[in-house]
Amino acid sequence: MSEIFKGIPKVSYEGPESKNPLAFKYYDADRVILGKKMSEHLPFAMAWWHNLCANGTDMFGTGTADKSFGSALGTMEHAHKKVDAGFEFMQKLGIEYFCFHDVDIAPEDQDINKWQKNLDEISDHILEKSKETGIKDLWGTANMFNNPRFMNGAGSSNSADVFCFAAAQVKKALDLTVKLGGRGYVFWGGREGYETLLNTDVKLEQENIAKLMHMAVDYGRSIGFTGDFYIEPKPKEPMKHQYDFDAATAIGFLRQYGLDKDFKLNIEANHATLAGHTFQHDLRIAAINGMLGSIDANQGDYLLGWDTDEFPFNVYETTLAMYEVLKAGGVTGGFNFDAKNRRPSYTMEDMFYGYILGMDSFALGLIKAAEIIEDGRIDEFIKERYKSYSEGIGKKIRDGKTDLKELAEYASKLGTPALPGSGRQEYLESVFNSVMFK
Ligand code: XLS
Ligand code: NI
Ligand code: NI
Repeated sequence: MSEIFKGIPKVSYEGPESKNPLAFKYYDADRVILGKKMSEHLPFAMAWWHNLCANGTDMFGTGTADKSFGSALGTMEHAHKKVDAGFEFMQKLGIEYFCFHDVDIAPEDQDINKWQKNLDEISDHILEKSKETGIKDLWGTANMFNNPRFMNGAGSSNSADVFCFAAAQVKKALDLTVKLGGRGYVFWGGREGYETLLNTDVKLEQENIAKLMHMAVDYGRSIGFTGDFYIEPKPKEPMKHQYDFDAATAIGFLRQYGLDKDFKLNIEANHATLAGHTFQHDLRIAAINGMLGSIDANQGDYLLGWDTDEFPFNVYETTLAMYEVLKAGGVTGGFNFDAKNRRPSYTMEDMFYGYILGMDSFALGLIKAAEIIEDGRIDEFIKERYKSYSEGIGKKIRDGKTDLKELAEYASKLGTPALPGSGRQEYLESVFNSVMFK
């Protein structure tokens, strides 16, 4: 098979001093951080859709990047070429996983049966490459937002026929995920929401989404899928309001409908910020609820109100993210670069530069987060800040061994309580900086 990314060598670690654009400056797969190799801390994945399909088309203009890989777009030949391109790309970068939607790997046909045959053919090819290279699926999903039939959602559609199409797609995407050894299966509720409440039965829609998810769990388990299902929260876009608004909302939904044993969350940085949170916030909320499953690694633009899906560059953000991940004991999924090059970065080299930037930003985030933990001042401060709960009346509150009456008596004896102690935010921020730039 002939090389597709000609002139691009295998990308290796050369260290921060290197000026070679096609080398890692921080990602050193075998370097051990807090007892684990970087590659184990950071199971990176390539997003089939952005990397092999998206060509820079936006609302105002057609594509700028040529992703034909030498064949006619939208053909099966092209779909096969994308498999070859994808595996060459991942091998050159040392990436061990990929993520896909059904529509990314094989061209959609109006006839669902024909489409499913196409999916079988292409997934055979992917499987063959996977066996040859050891590169595996991180998670699979069904695209239930692109086709016009999903204009009102999939599980949340007003049409039962559309619900059945969604079910057929989920079933097939689960088959493919199992076939390709996927660790997870994602539900991103792309159009599971509404444009106006004037035409929407929210209760029915949410119940139906839960039914679709339950059916997916039952079917998945019946065909041997042992991985996690994930909800990927996002507050809006494409819909005005999406039901899986943020981590907290999605967790509430999963518990409400008894899905919390089989589901975790796939937290995307840019979705958290769209919801008015930091990336760190949604990671923390997922983690403390035992639901931190996987990560869609990207970055938004704070000046723009949409999902810009940029490659992560902000090392403060990746450090805070990796601090959460380390504290949570890691992720069971991985780090999927749900990210795309900017439209004017249209060459094949740019595809590599995007991933090198993303992998280096997370590697540096990991290094710095580990240093913050080893430094200990921040963790120690937090421990100290809550120490009133480790003894006396505080301990009784924590242990559930008191009541309002006793606490009221305690308060009345105190008279005027002391202030709770300075939050020391500025001090902690300067500690953070001193570790970042030491
Ligand atoms: C879009 C989502 C999407 C999911 C997979 O905003 O991030 O790409 O990750 O359907
Ligand atoms: Ni997104
Ligand atoms: Ni995503």
